[in-house]
Amino acid sequence: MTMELYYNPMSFPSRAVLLAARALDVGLELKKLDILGGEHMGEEYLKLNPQHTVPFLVDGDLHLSESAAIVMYLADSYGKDDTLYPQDLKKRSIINQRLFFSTGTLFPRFGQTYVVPVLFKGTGINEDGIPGLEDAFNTLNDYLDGNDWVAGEAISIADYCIVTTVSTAEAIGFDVSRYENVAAWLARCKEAIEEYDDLNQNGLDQFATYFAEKLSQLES
Ligand SMILES: N[C@@H](CCC(=O)N[C@@H](CS)C(=O)NCC(=O)O)C(=O)O
Repeated sequence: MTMELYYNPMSFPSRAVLLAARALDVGLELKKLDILGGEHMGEEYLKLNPQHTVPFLVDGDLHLSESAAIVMYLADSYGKDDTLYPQDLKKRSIINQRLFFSTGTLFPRFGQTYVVPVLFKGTGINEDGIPGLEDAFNTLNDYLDGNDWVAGEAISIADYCIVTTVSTAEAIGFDVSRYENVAAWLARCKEAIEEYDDLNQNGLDQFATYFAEKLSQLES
């Protein structure tokens, strides 16, 4: 039975799952949810996913929200081998830490500084959030010091999750070039990740256009 993924291309955690699923060669039936039109708050979707977020995976009787949990599950259940999410506990724990850093620190700091205030509160960029976001980028820069990938020498599911937030931040004008290792890694990801343009760039371009429109409305 084909798995279903509820997603929206503008959503960076959704794009993380798309990139990881491609790398794992996992087939997903994509169900696009109109978040801006409020489809995620409809009765039908709330019954399925009380968290009302995308991405959301349905694999038979398994219903899973949270992008990191989804990519961990896909890698463990459907990966042809364990290269993207090793069974070795030390390697795996570093990947888990990077995933928790992504969902617990990087994503919320970016969201609370740019996405929520500009797109949902209509209050403009939250300048008070910028130091925290810069701190998260400095941390990521340190992780990448001497490493090609966020969890070490090999690409892992953590790279697919983190790259969608970092590339979206870059696309809306956050200056990623200040973080030398992050900038080099981002270029590496664009080269190495399969179908990067289709699965990440297109959605983030849509997001960036929408963000710029909202910002200019707020500033006019
Ligand atoms: N930590 C969650 C975040 C998911 C999330 O916030 N998705 C946004 C789109 S980027 C969403 O669905 N927002 C609608 C809502 O929260 O009601 C993940 O990694 O999946």
